[in-house]
Amino acid sequence: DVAEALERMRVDFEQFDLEYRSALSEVETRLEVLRDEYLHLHDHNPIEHIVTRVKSAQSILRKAARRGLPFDLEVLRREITDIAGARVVLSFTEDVYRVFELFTSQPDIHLLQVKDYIDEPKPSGYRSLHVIVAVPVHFSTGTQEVTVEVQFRTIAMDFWASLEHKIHYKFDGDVPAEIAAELNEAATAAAAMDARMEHLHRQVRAHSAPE
Ligand code: 0O2
Repeated sequence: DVAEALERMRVDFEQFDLEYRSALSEVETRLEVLRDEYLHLHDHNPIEHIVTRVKSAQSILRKAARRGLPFDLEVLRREITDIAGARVVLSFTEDVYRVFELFTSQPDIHLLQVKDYIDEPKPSGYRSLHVIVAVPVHFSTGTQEVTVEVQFRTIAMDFWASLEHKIHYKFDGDVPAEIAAELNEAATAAAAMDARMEHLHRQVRAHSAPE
């Protein structure tokens, strides 16, 4: 069971934590470099903020148990792709795709999966661009490819997702139909807001462009 495995695998999970934290530092640094360079070249900061987290050993094991996976380190590494998670919040939808392209086209980043919930929102109304990558991390023992999930979203998408997450939690996943419907409408309004802000941003750029 989970409690017994937690005790038995404590040292393994310390190693896990080190690997995944290092991979997240790597990802964060690369995104910060892109942000700084973009600001320097185009006078626009596309990234509002980045948050990262490593899933706790308990959450990893619970997720594995839910999926019927054996508590084996190699299986967990392979099957649980969101042990390391980075959330990148950007100003505009066009920035989401631009930063995604720049980041995933780096030659040593291996793109494993893309789920575009902006193009095709989830039934809840959730929108974000989800990407799973393998990032090389150089340890004294050699180079390791570590899997990281990166979620790219705008401020409006992030605002919606954080509120929806709280509501979901409050109702223990069983959100009343009228609240779910209103949340869905709010997601549509957030998408309209994104389109409008991007339009405004383009107009401002056109004004300030040199003759
Ligand atoms: P937390 O607390 O954010 O870590 P799986 O990852 O296997 O559960 P799937 O479908 O493979 O499921 O992954 P998906 O849907 O691509 O990504 C799951 C993550 O996206 C979630 O992580 C959330 O962070 C986010 N997400 C997906 N759908 C919704 C939604 O409807 N509302 C909100 N607020 N967030 C969503 P976790 O592990 O569920 O939670």
